[in-house]
Amino acid sequence: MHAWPASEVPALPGQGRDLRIHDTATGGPITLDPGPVARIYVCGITPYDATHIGHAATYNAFDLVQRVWLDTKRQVHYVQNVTDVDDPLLERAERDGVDWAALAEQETQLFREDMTALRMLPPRQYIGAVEAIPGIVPLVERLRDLGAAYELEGDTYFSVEADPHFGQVSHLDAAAMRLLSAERGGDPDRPGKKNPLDPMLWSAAREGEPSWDGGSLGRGRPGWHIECVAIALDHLGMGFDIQGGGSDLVFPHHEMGASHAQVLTGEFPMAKAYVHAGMVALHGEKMSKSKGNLVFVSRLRRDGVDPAAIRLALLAHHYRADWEWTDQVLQDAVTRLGHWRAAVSRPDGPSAETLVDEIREALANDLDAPAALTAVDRWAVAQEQQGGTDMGAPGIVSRAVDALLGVAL
Ligand code: 5CA
Ligand code: ZN
Repeated sequence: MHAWPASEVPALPGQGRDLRIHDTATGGPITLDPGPVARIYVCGITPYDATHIGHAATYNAFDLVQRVWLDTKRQVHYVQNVTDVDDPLLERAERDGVDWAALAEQETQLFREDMTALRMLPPRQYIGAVEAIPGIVPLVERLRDLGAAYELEGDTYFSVEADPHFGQVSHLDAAAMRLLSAERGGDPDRPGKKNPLDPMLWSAAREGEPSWDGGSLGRGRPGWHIECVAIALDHLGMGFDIQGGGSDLVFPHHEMGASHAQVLTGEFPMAKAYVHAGMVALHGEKMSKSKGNLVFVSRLRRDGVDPAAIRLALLAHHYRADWEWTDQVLQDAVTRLGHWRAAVSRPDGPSAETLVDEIREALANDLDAPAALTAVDRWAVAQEQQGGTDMGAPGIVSRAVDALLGVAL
């Protein structure tokens, strides 16, 4: 699949900082030292509805990761998937009487447009589950040959007991895992499984559903976790720097994915850090396609909201916090954007040297975007109240806000 066009990232004076970030698996902050090419995999959308503010908030967090790394003069190898065949997509297509593949293509295209408008830097590889199938089948066969997968009525399951490190991403107990598994696409109550938590690797073809050649597995379609693992291992290999997504992916998705990869390769861990963004709510409940309590990025854009204001509304919340979208959140962002634009539109202003350092410091400290915004606010207030004589300052502020926060002033 093709991704979307990259907005330009202006170069900044001075030195970028190494990223310290909260790792779900160890439960604490770690300083990543990625080498010249940082490697990150971020779980992409299941394209059966438009991009909502919750998705945008999660992709905003990982866009900041990419920008912090670029600022340290590293290259970034960023891979993202599209879950373009899965139960919820097929169910929505069926409900609406549309072709599942056309629905996936249409919503993926809208996602690209939303990401472009929000100045999210694109992944280097943007890979659909369907196009990954030829790489998925041999991995499932290998798991079976290793004794880590078994067949149940034509379907193939992963045996969680095959991974001695199983549980080390989420650290949940078996009861909590079972509940979340039932809620998030698993089938813990299916009779005949070795362990109720075992996830599907390959699902046998069913009447009325799309299916592909699965070699010795028979016709069918891939499970969800092996999709991301196949794509990540193919493009990034083991031991990549960050596995990212929203906190609703900690279990089972990232736990199972790590186990698949660790059993396949015999190496541990799959990723150096497992990074999770908080959930955005609307009217007190997590924004979710299945519940339908959604604010779409494309709808806001159509209503004439400046994408830079949407981005500032996202940045006003720490990525790990759960937060609530309200009209006031957007209104505050519109006001802030107006102040910042007025402040950089003057030919001179207060020195911006410490400001660039402050933004860098804030982001390197577990992506503290709200602290970065406060630092820019301080400069804008100083500009408004005292002004300054530094001829380069407004230009530096615009470039820093663009390069590090993805906001075009
Ligand atoms: N295709 C899978 C990942 S492989 C998937 O979870 N797709 S999704 O469309 O449901 O979600 C895409 C991303 O947005 C995931 O990282 C998910 O954790 C995140 N996300 C979903 N809802 C919210 C929300 N309300 N707030 C914040 N992030 C969210
Ligand atoms: Zn994923």
